[in-house]
Amino acid sequence: MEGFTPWPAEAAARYRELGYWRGETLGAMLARVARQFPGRTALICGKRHLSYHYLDERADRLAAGFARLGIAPQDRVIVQLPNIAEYFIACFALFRLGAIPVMALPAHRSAEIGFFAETTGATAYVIADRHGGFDYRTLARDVQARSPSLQHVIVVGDAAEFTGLDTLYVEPATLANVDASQVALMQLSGGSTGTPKLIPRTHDDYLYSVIESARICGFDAETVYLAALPVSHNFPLSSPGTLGTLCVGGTIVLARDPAPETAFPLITTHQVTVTALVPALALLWLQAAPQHAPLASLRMLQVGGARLSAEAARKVKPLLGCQLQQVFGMAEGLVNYTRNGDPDDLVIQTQGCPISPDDEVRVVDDNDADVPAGETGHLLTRGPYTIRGYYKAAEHNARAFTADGFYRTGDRVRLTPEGYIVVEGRSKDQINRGGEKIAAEEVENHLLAHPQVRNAALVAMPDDWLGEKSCAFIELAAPSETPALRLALQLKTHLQGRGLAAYKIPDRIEFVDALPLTALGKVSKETLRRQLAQPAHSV
Ligand code: J2J
Repeated sequence: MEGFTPWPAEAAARYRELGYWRGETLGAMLARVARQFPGRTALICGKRHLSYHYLDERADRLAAGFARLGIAPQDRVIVQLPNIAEYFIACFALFRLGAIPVMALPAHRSAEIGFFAETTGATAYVIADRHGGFDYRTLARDVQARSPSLQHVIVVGDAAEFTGLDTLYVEPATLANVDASQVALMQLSGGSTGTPKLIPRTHDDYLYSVIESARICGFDAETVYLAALPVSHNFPLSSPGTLGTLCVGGTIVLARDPAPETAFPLITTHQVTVTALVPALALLWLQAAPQHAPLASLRMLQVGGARLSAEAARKVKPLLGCQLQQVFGMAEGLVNYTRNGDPDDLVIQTQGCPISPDDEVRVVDDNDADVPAGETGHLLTRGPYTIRGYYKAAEHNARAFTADGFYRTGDRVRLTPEGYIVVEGRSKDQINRGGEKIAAEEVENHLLAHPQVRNAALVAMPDDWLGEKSCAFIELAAPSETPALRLALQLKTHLQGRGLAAYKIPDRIEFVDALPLTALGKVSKETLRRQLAQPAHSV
């Protein structure tokens, strides 16, 4: 596929030889498990219980319907659905067809979806009619008007003028074989650049990470996994997440939202054994636990996506009654887990070790030279499920990867004597807002588009709950009579108007006469972060 960077032939041959890449597609995986466990429950979505046989058959019927509509192998299809059964039916239908779902988040709006459509040339867009008080059909109209490639909008629920997903279940058809070495899906990068980056993952590499994750985490047919985070995110999708549950014949319980009031009753009712959260939500659950009946069935809580404090990590077992597993992963590939049976110290103090014996991990200084053992440096990685390039981003790839194919994660880490990774910080220009990643430059570019803004810098500010929030420092083009509070509101409205996802709107806006500069004349974000730490600025 144009815009996809394959692994070098030698590495690919090795990963096949070692049995990592099995030549099985995600669609074939589901068919195999459905033959083995036809009657077991694959998915619980509200009152609906879907067996493996039913899910498999629905995926086949929808694949035929998608094909009849004109969606072809290799077509990109933006999928933006909440945690509902149709998410899986649609994705597996696309996998079987060899079409490529682009895993949008429910929070994305026209800026992000428009960009995905434009970059991928997507021919279709799958949405729910409404979710969380938002009408996705309005968004679809907006995006479709600007994206000539987008021929079909497919809606779960009331389709209005679009195509109802329900109308697309037809007799299963014979479809062309899908090659497992091809791109299966596109994940989204948290990114640090002006535009989001798309991450092409092949069937071979993704399924390897999913199957190994399921094995490492002890998933089996008795596993009941609560999908509390948005399922399109790489963590709940693949680490081992929902796909890891499906590959062993377990049961997925879909939560519409991750709040304790929603999730706790689901855990009790469906005897959930494992779930995954970002630290901000884990804190919320820890706070709610004492007021709630014990979650007796829950054996393991996975926490990842952002740094979990040791203090919070220590509370998981006493307050939630289950084992903690730390997960440090990235949609680009590399995923690390603390292991079952690891001493408490490792589970509380570290972010685990890689999935694969062939995950190559290097910790380097600013010149790409390895730092002495145990010291902190930049994490570089390459391996059987870490991409060699973002989609259609040649220029950026030259910076984001080393010449020999290591991905520059942008994370600053150190390795313990056991080879476990401790995340100490990051060098990428990104804000990690409770696990939701914000590329500073992307928001700054939108701010710069406002006529009154001369310069803008977005930096992280510490937050007790989310870990980090975002603060925008603004240098105005000319002195303004408008009170700062009103100007700040105008800028937020401006960003909303540009169709930016709500989590990217700055939590705080500060106006400055001039942004501080480094010796090289770049904005010194270091200085801005220090200013935020001073009491005078902590209003
Ligand atoms: C500190 N920072 C972390 C952790 C991710 C599993 C789990 C998470 C993701 C994910 C994922 C962290 N402690 N435990 O895809 O499969 C930060 C790092 C990392 C970035 C990746 C998975 N776990 N991070 O969070 O692509 O900065 O993936 O590089 O969204 O999140 O973000 P993302």
